[in-house]
Amino acid sequence: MTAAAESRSHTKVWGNVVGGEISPAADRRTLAVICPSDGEPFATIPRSGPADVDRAVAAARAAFDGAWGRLDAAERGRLLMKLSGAILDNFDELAALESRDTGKPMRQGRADMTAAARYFEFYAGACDKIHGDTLPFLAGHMALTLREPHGVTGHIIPWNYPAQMFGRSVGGALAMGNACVIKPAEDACLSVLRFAELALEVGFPAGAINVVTGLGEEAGAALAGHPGIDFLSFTGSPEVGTLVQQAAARNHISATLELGGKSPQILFADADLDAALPIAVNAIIQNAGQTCSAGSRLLVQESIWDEVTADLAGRFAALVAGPHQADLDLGPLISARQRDRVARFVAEAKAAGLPLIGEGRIAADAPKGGFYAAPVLFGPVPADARLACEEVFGPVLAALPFADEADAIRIANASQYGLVAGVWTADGGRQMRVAKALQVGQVFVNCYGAGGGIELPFGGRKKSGHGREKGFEALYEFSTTKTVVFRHG
Ligand code: TXE
Repeated sequence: MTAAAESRSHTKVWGNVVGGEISPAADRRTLAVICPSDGEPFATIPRSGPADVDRAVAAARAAFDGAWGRLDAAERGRLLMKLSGAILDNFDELAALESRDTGKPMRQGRADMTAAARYFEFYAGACDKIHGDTLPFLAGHMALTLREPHGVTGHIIPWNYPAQMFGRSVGGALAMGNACVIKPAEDACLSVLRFAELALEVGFPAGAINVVTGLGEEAGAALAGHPGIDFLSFTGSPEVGTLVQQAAARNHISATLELGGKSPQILFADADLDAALPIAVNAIIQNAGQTCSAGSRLLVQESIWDEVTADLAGRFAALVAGPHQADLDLGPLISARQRDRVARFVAEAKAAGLPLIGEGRIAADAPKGGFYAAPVLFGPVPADARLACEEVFGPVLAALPFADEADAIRIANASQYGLVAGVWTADGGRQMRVAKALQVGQVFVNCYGAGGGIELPFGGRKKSGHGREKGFEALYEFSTTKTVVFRHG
């Protein structure tokens, strides 16, 4: 797409998608959409409030009780497949939109659209393949379980991967027949609005997918606490996750929480470093480190510490951050707030005297108004240093040495988070021992984040949250079991 065409298709006044219509906020307030690459506003979205959320929940309930709820599973699957196709049909436009809205390099915008289409493909096929059981029970009776949708599900999603998060959170919910109300992040949400528009175009009944944009403490809080919501899916910060969980408890409903991590990459001395090191670097620079599963702790066995850090120093020095259109190693951070947060972590680490192993740079011609951060690698970082414990959500890697397998497991697990881990070793027995010992939701052995993992259950332990999305397990989260017993004599 040419720059002029891109500008025309993205620069617009976007509306909520509620009950099959595109509409402004009830009070017509708006928020500016800022491109992180240059800090310039290029579109507006509704600044929705409780009245808009009320309307969206009512529309979802009407769809659930009406046209959407009446579809059989195979028909739902066909619609999900059509949405997947529509994402692919509009691939270039959507990928460019996602890159502009989030600042991520164009190739990442494309990868995210491929993943979004794949989510709907996967869940399209799953719709009519999930079922209840018949159960051995008392003589003269027959017992069975029905797997039913919750009803109206609320989805609060973040700005780091809007398109993927939509597929991840909403795909499974729709497959089970729920009607959805989505509150995407105010920092980046245009692909989500576009997906909801496309869903209407391919024939989803009005109200099956509703999107209300706005601020977290306004639209987000209204959705989390709404008594018409039957289940919540939240991805974001632990602080807001706590609020969402409290709101869910007040309404006696369940919520899945995905709250980020401090995921370790564990490099044993027998690891294939040629394979491991490029992936370890990518795990912290992908999406400029703004990834819940970012490999933000690098645990290196002492005997290879010098070799690994010397190699990584060179790799970091070669990294360049720049605007999304330039498709460099990494783009800007999402906002001035996020850039300042990351800068504070780096300044504190430097002030504390943590050794700097390697540092990349910001492209000289990057627009001055953009929210850039140069990638950095510190080490050795003490296990109790802030940089080793807290999620930075930026391109900042903390390297920690370990002595042996037991030490590696101890350091990896000594974290308040427990989302993902990477283990790099040629020893088969160790692969299995370490994979079993790690207190996380996903372990990758001699790979990391392979292939997007749409088929693989994903979620955390500890402060990383609870519940599982992705894969077939999401279908259990987004449904509830009803037991039916017949006495036939
Ligand atoms: O997240 P928020 P922020 C982590 C990451 C990042 C930090 C802060 O460490 O640096 O959180 O990011 C909505 N009631 N993650 O402040 O605020 C909000 O509008 C209901 C990790 O952007 O949690 C958005 O839609 N909703 C993470 C969503 O919550 C509220 C991804 C997430 O925003 C709300 C993002 C409220 N009171 C940040 N306040 C991951 N796990 O991938 C905000 N929201």
